[in-house]
Amino acid sequence: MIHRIAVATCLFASFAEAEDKTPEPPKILAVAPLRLVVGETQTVRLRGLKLKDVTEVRSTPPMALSVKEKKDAALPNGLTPKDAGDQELVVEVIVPADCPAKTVSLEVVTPGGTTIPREFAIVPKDEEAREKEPNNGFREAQAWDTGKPMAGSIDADKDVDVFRVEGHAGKTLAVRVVAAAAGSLAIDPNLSVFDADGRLRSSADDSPGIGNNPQIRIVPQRDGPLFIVVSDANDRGGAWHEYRLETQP
Ligand SMILES: [Ca+2]
Ligand SMILES: [Ca+2]
Repeated sequence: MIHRIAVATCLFASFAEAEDKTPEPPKILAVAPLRLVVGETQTVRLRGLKLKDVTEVRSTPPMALSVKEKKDAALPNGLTPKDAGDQELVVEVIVPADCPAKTVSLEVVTPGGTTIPREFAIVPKDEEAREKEPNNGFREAQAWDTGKPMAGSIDADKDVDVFRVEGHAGKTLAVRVVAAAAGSLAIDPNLSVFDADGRLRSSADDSPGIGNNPQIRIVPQRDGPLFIVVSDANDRGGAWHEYRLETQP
């Protein structure tokens, strides 16, 4: 009996030892930017776990790409490696000018496995507007032509981004913020709309059914400017807190 227990213990020990040696699979937990522009050579940052073990980065469809840097990544305030990852890859990707694809997926291959592919939308140049700081209050609000999605970022802790749009009486304004679902660390984006008198008209953080992509739909009662405010509900910001503000049909 003792012998059997000893053998079992020994087997268990070697199993545990073998398990310890199995490399962990890599994970991509955040990316920047969230979308790639057609016809441009772009620097894409991938953030996550075990990424420094990279042997290859693959894309679907195949594109010219190269790993420029692999390094440890500092943790944003209040986040753990499990939430935010602790390693970063900097990858240069060339999206050809005649690229017919609307999306490209990147995956990181390591001896421990391959990440789940991370999909990026490919957008034509000039199809997206870019946030400009300072835009931290109503007086500094950045004009937004809602015909183009606005790419922005919660640049630092407590950053607030304010955009001014023209409201029209009786015409629905439907906007949403896409962040966490697209690979940003703005894990709890907050969206609010104020009228020209500075009154809060609507606010959302976790709209039901769409994860952390808050959305607001309002019908102004009169013509005039409306102020759309994007922030992080936990006041966290930094280099990985990108978002996209867009209108909905
Ligand atoms: Ca900002
Ligand atoms: Ca700002």
